Amino acid sequence: MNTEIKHPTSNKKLKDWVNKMARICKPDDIVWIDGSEKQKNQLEKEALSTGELIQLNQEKLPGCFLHRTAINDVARTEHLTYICTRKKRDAGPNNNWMAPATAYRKAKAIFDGAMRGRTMYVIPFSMGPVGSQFSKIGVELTDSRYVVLNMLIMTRAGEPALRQLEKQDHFTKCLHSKAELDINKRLILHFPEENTIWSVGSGYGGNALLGKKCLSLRIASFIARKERWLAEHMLIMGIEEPNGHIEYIAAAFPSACGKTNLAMLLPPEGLKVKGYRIWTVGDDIAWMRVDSDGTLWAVNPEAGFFGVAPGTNSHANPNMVETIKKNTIYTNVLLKKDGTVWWEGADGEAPEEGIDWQGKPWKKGMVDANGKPVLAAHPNSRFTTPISNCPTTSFRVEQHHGVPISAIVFGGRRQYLTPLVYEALNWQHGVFVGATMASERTAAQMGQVGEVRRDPMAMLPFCGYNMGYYFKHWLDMGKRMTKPPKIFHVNWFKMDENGKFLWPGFKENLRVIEWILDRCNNKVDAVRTPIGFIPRPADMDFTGLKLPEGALEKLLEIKSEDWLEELKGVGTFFKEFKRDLPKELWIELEKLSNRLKANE
Ligand code: GTP
Ligand code: SPV
Ligand code: MN
Repeated sequence: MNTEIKHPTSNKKLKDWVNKMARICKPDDIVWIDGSEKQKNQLEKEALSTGELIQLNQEKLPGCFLHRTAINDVARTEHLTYICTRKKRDAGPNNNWMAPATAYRKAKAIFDGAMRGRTMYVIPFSMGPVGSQFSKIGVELTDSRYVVLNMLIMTRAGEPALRQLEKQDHFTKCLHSKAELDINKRLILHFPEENTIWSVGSGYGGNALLGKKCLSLRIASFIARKERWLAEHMLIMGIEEPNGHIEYIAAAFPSACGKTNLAMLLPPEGLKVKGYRIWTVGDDIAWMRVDSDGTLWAVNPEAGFFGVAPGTNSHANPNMVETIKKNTIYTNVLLKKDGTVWWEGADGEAPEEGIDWQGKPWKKGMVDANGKPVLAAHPNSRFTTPISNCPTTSFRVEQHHGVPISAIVFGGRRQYLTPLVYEALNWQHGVFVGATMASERTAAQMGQVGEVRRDPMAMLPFCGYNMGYYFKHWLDMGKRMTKPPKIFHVNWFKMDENGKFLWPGFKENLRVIEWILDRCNNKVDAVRTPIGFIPRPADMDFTGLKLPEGALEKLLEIKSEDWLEELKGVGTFFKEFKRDLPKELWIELEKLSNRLKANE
């Protein structure tokens, strides 16, 4: 390696760290990412020549590329993801834990010489607008051009972040190597006490784009507790009311449960005539602080979307269809003959043939040896696209203070049990509602799809410390606000006995959001049930929507015996935290149980 390389920074800590990591990884060369168009084009050219990227039809999809990951590297690998705090207790029962020394030793063995024959790219990046008090600077070292090109979309990477590092010493140290892309030599390690991330053996988004889940959620949540703010797996959206006033909400749904779709929905006809408009601030991550006005303010630390492709079409998400027409990197989707792309649930008919996500010839209606359809795109195939492409992007995405939050909405994917929407009784009960969330697993992480698992605040895979402390932190945050947001829970996924969704979802979800905002503004009353407040049907606007007979009753139904059964699982979950679970949550559990029994 060229050890004489001159680093374009006077930040000694940064230079020393880059040199030290280079000694471990042994790249042939080191290249600093400046964020320029010229450098990006150069990287794209190289990626095309190595096959990391495939150029798409530049007339129909200008600036767009296709990437295929390794076949066993298509989703986050939670079982290989660790929180490496000095004390095991600080990682909590919600995380895999490894002692820092062991973790460094194991990973070092894989990183050792992993970049031989490759270039190490140094990516300085800012999560959040550069220079905002909200923002955090990270530097990712990687041997993957795909990672660099994605980071250029997902973060504010290059010169401005590097200049910020002339003013501030500290940054999150992010080391990544795809190494051999071998699942047996893959580790995603977080050292929150040292503001460090080491990820090796994967090229998949959530494992490799270290600004995203690793920094902006796992490391940030750890820092946020100390600095008294919140780093959450939430979308942020603005709802412009007919009078031009915009109210903002933040919503936490588990992976592949509808955040992206909700964040940019187009109002259904029936409500459009009322003058509603939606403004997208973020689709995945929210950093939220209590401001001097006693309310909660949120920013989206990201600069792009890393969205789920399957199911993206002009009905479900017309704004995203528009967004991904240019400057987008598609990962693991079908390549059509005309150099465009397709996935299950895309617009139009399935093409007759193409090259599937694994790079194999594909034909419409193809089945495997067991008679199962061969998928054109992987169920967790994704696109990376700049937020500025989106027609509904909020004018406030670059504002350092972000937006004030009126409501926090939790949600999960549940066939049964949870109603379409309910409102928590108060902040403490709302924290309980978030803490007891559960959802059916999706393809966004490896594991059994469909299995119900507890996923508090949609943060189970992303909380960088003991969730017992996290719940306490949430309770404390409520006390620090004079006007805390109201807390709600939604479920777009309730089904009838035939396995059909009871609620049409997507743009129709605005009807639920409208009720939520009416509640925040004390415009409507509600029905008090043991689990919280539910809408009086007359308070929801169903103009232009005809629900099947009896569907609304089923959507809002609350069966005490089913909830009491659910609470058994909640109790088991709470017990895992032993003395670290705040007593307030046990109190809420008991109170809910009593209300349900009184209702039986
Ligand atoms: P991550 O990026 O993984 O954090 O996920 P996300 O929460 O942003 O997920 P996204 O919005 O991409 O949701 C993807 C899946 O949810 C797709 O299968 C959609 O079809 C489905 N989905 C989204 N909204 C609705 C809805 O209102 N009703 C129904 N039935 N499905 C929905
Ligand atoms: C998720 O799985 O919640 C995502 C995609 O948003 S990833 O960045 O891979 O985590
Ligand atoms: Mn996510």
